[in-house]
Amino acid sequence: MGDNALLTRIAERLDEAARNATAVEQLPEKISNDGAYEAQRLSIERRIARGERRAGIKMGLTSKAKMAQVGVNEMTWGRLTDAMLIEDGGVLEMSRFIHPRAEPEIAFLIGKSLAGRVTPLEAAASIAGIAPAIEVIDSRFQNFKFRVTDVIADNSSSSAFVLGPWNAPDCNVDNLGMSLEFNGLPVGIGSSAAILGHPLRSLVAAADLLARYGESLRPGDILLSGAATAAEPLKTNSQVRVRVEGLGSCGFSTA
Ligand code: OOG
Ligand code: MG
Repeated sequence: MGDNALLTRIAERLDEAARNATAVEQLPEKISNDGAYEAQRLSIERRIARGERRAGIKMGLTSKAKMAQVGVNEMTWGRLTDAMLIEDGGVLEMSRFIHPRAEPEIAFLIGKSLAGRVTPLEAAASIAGIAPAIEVIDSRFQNFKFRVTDVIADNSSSSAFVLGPWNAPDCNVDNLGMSLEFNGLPVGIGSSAAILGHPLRSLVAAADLLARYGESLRPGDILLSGAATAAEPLKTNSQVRVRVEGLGSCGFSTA
C-alpha cells in the first residue's frame, strides 16, 4: 500500500471512531510525525466535507503536568472546527464521547495572520482577544493510551471546547491562577505560567509548528494554548467550570 492510501485509511478509522464514539487500538502502522500530521489533515478534511468549518487551532502538551499525564514529551497541535464549540453554559452529551476529560485553558482570538518564526512581540500584536476556556479532550484510542504519532493523527485528542468572555488583547496573562471545578469543588489548580512559562509562548510555538506543515494562524481563528493542569475525566450530571484569575470563567454541564 502506498503512503497516501495508508494515511487515508488511518484518517478514516480515526474519524469514524470519533463519529461513533468508539475507541480503537493504537495505530499498528509505523508512521512518522509528518505522516501523522497528514493523516490528521485528511481526517479533518472529512469533517469539512460534511459541512464543518475551521474554527482555529489547539496546542497540546504545552505544560509539564500534561506531558507527565500522557507520557508524551513533545508539543503537538490539532485543528478545531465549529462543530466542536459548546456554548458557554451549554450541555455536553456524554454519549457522544468515549472517555472525555476537561482541561483549563486560555484562548487567544487571532486578529492578524501569524506564520512561521515570530517574536513574542509579533505574537502579542496578532491577538484580538483573550478568554478563559475549557477544552474537552477525548482520545480515540483505548484507555487514553498513545504514542506521539498516534495522538498527532488523532487531532491531538481534541473533541470540544468552551469559551468564556473575551478580554482586551493586551490584558496580562502572566502567572494567573487557573482552576477547574466539578460541581463547585476544585479538581485541578494551576497557573497560566505552567503553559510554557507564559501562554504567549504557545502562540509563538503554534506559528512555528504550523508553518512546517504549510499552515498558519488566520484572522478569526481561536488558538487554545494548552492545559495548565492535568485533564480530569468527566462524569454525567456535573457542572464543570474553569476560572482564570482576572479573565473570568466559563462552564458547561454534562448529561
Ligand atoms: C493530548 C492533548 C493535550 C493539552 O492541552 O495539553 C492537550 C492528550 O492529552 O490527550 O490538549
Ligand atoms: Mg488541551
